Amino acid sequence: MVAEQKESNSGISGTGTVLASYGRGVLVQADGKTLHCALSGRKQRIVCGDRITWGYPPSADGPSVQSVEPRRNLIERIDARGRAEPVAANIDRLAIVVAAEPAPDWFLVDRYWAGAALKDLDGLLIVNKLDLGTETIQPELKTYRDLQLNCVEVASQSGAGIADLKLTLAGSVTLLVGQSGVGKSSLVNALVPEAVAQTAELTRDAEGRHTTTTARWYPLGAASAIIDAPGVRDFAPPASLVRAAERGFIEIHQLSVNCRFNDCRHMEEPGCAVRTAVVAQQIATRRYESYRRLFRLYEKLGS
Ligand SMILES: Nc1nc2c(ncn2[C@@H]2O[C@H](COP(=O)(O)OP(=O)(O)OP(=O)(O)O)[C@@H](O)[C@H]2O)c(=O)[nH]1
Ligand SMILES: [Mg+2]
Ligand SMILES: [Zn+2]
Repeated sequence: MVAEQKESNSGISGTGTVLASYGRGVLVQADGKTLHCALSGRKQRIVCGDRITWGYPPSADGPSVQSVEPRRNLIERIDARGRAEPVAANIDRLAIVVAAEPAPDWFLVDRYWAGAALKDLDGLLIVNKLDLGTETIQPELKTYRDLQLNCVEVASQSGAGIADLKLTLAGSVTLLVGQSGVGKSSLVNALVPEAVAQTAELTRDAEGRHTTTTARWYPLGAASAIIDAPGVRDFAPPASLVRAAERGFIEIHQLSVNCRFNDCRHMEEPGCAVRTAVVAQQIATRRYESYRRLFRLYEKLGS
C-alpha cells in the first residue's frame, strides 16, 4: 500500500515559494497548497522567500527540494560568531518598525536603513502603537522624513492606518524588522487576519513568550507578501565601507563631494566637509554618530 503510494507520487513535481525554513525542511506554498519538503543535501541552504522546484525522489517518504532558483537578493544577519546567516531572499522592501515602547534604538534604525540601501531595497519606517502617543519620537521622525524616508504611523491593535499601509505594501515583498516587542507579528496579524493562528503556533519560545524565531512569509493578496522575522540585528558588512556611507547615509554622501580627499572616510581626515557640516549643524549629529559606529563595527568585522 505504502509502496503503491510512493510509486504514484514519483514523477510529480512543481515550483513554489518557501514560506519558512526549519532545520531539516521547508514549508512551501505551491499552487495554493502548503507542502512540507525535505532538503536534498546537507549543504542545501534555503531561506524564506526562495523560489524552488520540489519533487518526489524515488522511494522517498515525501516531497523534497530539487533545486533553488537564482536569488534576486539575500538578506543576511551576522550571528554570535560573526558568520553571515541567511534570513530571507527575493525581497523588495525593508520595513523598519519602531514604537514609543520599547524606546527606539535609532542606531539600529540607521543600520537597518543603510542595510536596505546597500541591497537596493526600498526603505519604510513604520511607527506602530500610535495609541501610546508619538510626541517623544517626532523629532527623530522629522530627521528621517527630511531625508525622504517614507514614515507611516499605525496601531496594529486598533487597526488605525492599517488599510493605508496595505496599499503602500501592495505589489511587493516586504521584510519586517525591528526590536523585539515593537509589534511586528501584531502588524502581520492586522494585515493578514488568516495569519493569527499560525503566528501563535510558530512564535512561542521555550518560556512560552510569543517571540518570533523564524522568518515567515505571509501572502498579502495576489502579488504581495509580508515577512515576519526575528530582529535582523546585524546586516552582513558591505564590500566597501565608503560605499556603505554613500548608500546608507544619503546626507553624508551628498556632502562628500566637497571633502579634500576623494576616498575620505569622514573619520579623522583633514578637510572633511562632512565633519564641518556636523559642527555647523547642517546634518544631524546623531546620524553622523551612527555612521561612525557602523564604520567601526564593519572595520571590526574585517570588511
Ligand atoms: N499599545 C499597543 N500595543 C501593541 C500594539 N501592537 C502590538 N502591541 C503589543 O506589543 C507587544 C509585542 O508585540 P509582538 O507583535 O509580539 O512584537 P514583535 O515585534 O513581533 O516581537 P518579536 O517577535 O519578539 O520580535 C505585545 O504585547 C502586543 O500586544 C498596538 O498597536 N498598541
Ligand atoms: Mg514577532
Ligand atoms: Zn569627509
